[in-house]
Amino acid sequence: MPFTAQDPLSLDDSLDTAERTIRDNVAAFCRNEIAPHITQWFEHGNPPVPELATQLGELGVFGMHLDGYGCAGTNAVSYGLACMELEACDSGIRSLVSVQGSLAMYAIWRYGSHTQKQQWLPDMAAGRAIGCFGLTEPDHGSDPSAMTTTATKNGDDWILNGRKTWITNGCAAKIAIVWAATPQGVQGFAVPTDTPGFSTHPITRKMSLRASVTSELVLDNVRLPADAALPDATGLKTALACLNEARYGIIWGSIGAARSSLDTAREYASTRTQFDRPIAGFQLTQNKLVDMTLKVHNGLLLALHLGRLKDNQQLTPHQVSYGKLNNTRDAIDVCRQARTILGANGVSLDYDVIRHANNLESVLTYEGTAEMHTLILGQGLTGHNAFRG
Ligand code: TGC
Ligand code: FAD
Repeated sequence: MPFTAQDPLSLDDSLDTAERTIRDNVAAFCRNEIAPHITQWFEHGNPPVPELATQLGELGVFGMHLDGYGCAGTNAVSYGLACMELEACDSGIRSLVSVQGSLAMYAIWRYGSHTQKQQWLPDMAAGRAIGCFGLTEPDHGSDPSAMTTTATKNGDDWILNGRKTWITNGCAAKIAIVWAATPQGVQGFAVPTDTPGFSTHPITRKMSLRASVTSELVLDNVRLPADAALPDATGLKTALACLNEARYGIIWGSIGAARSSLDTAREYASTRTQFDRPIAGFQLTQNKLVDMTLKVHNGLLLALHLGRLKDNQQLTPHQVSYGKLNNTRDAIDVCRQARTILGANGVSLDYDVIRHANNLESVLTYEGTAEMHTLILGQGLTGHNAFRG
């Protein structure tokens, strides 16, 4: 096999035909439907989320790794490949899909009643209903165990009060998965967003993930029937288990953003001439390109390995942290290095690298910050919990 810049480790050979087909279909969708508009959506901070959701639903990527209720039921590797192609276009598009499928749909699919699944999952898989996932609060991000959003019983009903912030898809959502503290512990609820007392506010002035809707959720005496509680979403552990699903998608997605930036930088280096030669001919540029290539393809190898473990039901939360920490950290390094190869053009939205680099600032932080995943792995390695004093 020839050595190629696109696939130096010949990883393509490790994919089966179905996996390659899904990857190529998602890549083609991104090329045709997203790429022509993404820079504008990012620049103006106005992605057309409902229309995008319909298209992504038709593509079949919402909850694609779940079975039944209108979901595609693919394997985990295929889902990862889809995340990679979506994020090669923009992290905001992958976020829309992650939050819909891995957080909101997964919570209902894993912890909901049959009635809740029938009510929500087919519409969510088709993109007719958008979901969000409210865990983070203004004063409680890395430590959700301290959440102050409450759910109290009033007769058979539940009354929810509190605020959630930095919630992806919030203003566009028809259904919000909200985590609240009850006297018995944390509980997950499926909250229709037209319930009186529930409101959303857009978070503007973001310099990252601008092609994604991010919102505050306000719950002001939101009265819900007893069956709004997800029956098996009891305890913080169940919320954290949802995070494993979305973190898994990020392991792949971040490599997509890095790969796209690497491709841009390699192409730019081969055509940009300084001192009478292409800058790709300078040793310092080659050093950067090689370093970036190692990070992208080692990251892809890691994602594929973790994906195969997931498909064998063997993937552990510590391994998810390993992948999320390694690949987001390496991906942001790759995008920053790519930016330097483009010189001044690297800071312009005429190229994708600054958009990817800025997006990855969010990806490094959400779904557990790099520090949190370091501490999770530190605890796994040493047995000592360094989170709490
Ligand atoms: P701790 O005592 O460690 O754990 C409580 C219970 O949960 C279990 N557990 C897990 N179970 C499954 N998966 C995981 N990843 C788990 N992590 C912990 C644990 O075994 C225990 O079980 P049990 O049986 O003993 O009760 O809990 P802690 O309160 O000390 O917290 C641990 C810590 C810090 C790791 C956790 O709070 C954490 O992960 N914090 C980070 C918060 C976070 O990631 N938030 C993300 C919000 S959602 C989001 O960002 C979406 S962005 C998406 C997008 O746009 O793409
Ligand atoms: P903090 O927890 O206040 O942390 C601040 C800094 O302190 C970080 O560097 C952190 O690593 C560090 N730190 C905290 N504790 C420790 C410790 N024990 N030891 C060492 N360092 C520590 N949340 C949702 O629930 N749903 C969503 O859909 C969602 N979407 C998001 C979209 C975007 C664009 C962004 C940026 C965030 C989103 N989030 C979402 C929120 C995200 O999960 C939180 O921002 C993240 O968990 C960190 O919480 P925080 O911002 O409150 O930071």
